[in-house]
Amino acid sequence: MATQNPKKPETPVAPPSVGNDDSVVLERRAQRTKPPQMFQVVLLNDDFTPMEFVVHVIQEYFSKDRETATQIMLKIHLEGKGICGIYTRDVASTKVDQVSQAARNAGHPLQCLSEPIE
Ligand code: TYC
Repeated sequence: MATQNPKKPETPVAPPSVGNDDSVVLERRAQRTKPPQMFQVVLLNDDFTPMEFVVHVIQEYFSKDRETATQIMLKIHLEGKGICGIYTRDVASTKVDQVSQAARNAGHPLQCLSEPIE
């Protein structure tokens, strides 16, 4: 059986009300659901984690190509912290756990955290 494309929800409509002249009035309402809170996952600089390891982590866990990963790593090295990606709460939390575990396993003090944005 062919899969059906999920339909985009239509703009909600208020219950029909009857005008003075018996006409039916349909009122549009603003979208009720708000977009989810987003979180930026950041890496902090330290004096010990090798640059190459940080580049590898950014490529591996944040799906960046080598050049972008290197730019992000250098920004962190020079400015103290840098954003590696923006995600919903659970995805951001998983990234933090994965990166922290990988750093610990490799014996590096690299710190990764997530912060709500906006
Ligand atoms: N400052 C580290 C060094 O000179 C490199 C580094 C970059 C460490 C980014 C952590 O998040 C980091 N080896």
